[in-house]
Amino acid sequence: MIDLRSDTVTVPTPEMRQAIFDAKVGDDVYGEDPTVNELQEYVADLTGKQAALFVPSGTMGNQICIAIQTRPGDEIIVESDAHIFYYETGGPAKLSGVQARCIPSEKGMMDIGEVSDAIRPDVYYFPRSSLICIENTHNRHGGAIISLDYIKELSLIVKENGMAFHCDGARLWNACEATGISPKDYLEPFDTASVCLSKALGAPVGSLIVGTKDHIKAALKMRKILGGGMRQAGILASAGLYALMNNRRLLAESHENAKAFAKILSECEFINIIIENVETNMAVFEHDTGFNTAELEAKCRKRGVVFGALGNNRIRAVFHFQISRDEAIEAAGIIKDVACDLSGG
Ligand code: TLP
Repeated sequence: MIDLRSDTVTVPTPEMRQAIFDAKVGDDVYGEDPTVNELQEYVADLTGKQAALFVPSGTMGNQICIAIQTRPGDEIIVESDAHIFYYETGGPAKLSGVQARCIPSEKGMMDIGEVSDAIRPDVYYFPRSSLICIENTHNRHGGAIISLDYIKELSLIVKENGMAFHCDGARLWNACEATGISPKDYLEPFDTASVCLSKALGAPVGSLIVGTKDHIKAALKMRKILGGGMRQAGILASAGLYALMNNRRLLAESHENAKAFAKILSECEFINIIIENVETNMAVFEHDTGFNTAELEAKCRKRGVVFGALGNNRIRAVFHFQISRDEAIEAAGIIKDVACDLSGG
């Protein structure tokens, strides 16, 4: 099966399993796991932040960062399709008691004027606008890269209004690979960020929160509240360290494979895809077969390809280092054939 549902479906390689096997461990609730400590120091250094905290998932990373930078009753500003708003099960409302002000965008970059207008004046009957979130790369916008110039411009508004700035950097590594911008430069304007080890880098579990020492102190408490304190977590952290040190360089090829896949699909008259929008490891396209996506999906699955549905005939295909160029080409051919057959083309 060629599985294009996500870059989270990778399995640890023998080398990564060896790193897990060799990991030195201790009880991380006492702060005594040497491998967790090494990972946290490595990521703090890589991202240019004072400190980092290992958490089980990207969702927990984002939700902790929201919780520690807001108060119940606040409003946070997020892009309408942001993972934080779209896929985190209402976490901001449930865990932090904040409401989300969503601003739509073309490619994950909200209009700066609209963001500025959305920030509430300091009047007693308004909620306090306390946090702005950015997602880089942007998942539902097909792995779109958020430009550093845009981030810097937005950060001025964040600062002017005394707000906090968070980056959901689950796939920051892809943005760095595609632009040549370092994680440090990309994250400099942000107060906090969460970065993932289990998307495209091939680790089985884990994300890190980065920020100041004070942020991480508060995050540690919140992680405990959420039940995210782990014990001999060096078993997991070792996979993360291995992934960061060895697998970031494999991202470029997955970006090329996504483009090759998109090019083939663009030859099908029943599929709409804008090749230039394939900026990293995802290809988002729409089909015009007259059938619903579930039918297209079922037929493709029978022929050995699976992908994810985004709604409204939109489909997401995601690439990673365990999908070869040949498989990317084969998958595009199958989807193209199935779309043509369904449409009688
Ligand atoms: N994204 C998953 C699904 O939840 C949609 C995927 O397959 O892409 N931020 C971003 C931008 C993400 O894409 C994801 C996961 C997360 C956060 C959450 O990470 P986890 O799954 O570790 O909680």
